[in-house]
Amino acid sequence: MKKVILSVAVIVAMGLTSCKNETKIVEETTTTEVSKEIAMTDLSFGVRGNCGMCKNTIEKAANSVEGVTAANWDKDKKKIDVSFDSSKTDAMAIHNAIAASGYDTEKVAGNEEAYKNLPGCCQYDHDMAMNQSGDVKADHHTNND
Ligand SMILES: [Cu+2]
Repeated sequence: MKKVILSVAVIVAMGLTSCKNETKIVEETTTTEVSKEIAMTDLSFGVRGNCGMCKNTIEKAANSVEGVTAANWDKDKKKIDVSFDSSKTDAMAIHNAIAASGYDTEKVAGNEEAYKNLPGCCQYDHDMAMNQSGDVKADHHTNND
């Protein structure tokens, strides 16, 4: 009799544990990737300027255009790299914004009033070449004679 009770108890215990295991729910956290359907465009064009302050002004102007996600003006190359959402803005809007801040771009001459209000060091030469290579003469790819 005792044996029976014992085995029943064991069976019940086993049943409980197995039941516990079965009901253990594995919580799966599914990360839903939001695939953005935006048309990102990368663009580079020449912009005249002198120094780090010019860089701030030029990049701020470009970034002020809605849809622009990145702007990086290269002081040595006199060139800006911009990334923008072409469903929100276009290249000309960026040219215009930069020109309004007083800086010449390839397509739009800088606003004269804004230019006059730039700090002295930033009043760049209007004849400055844009889209310079930025290389200091020595080309690493040419073989020595
Ligand atoms: Cu400057």
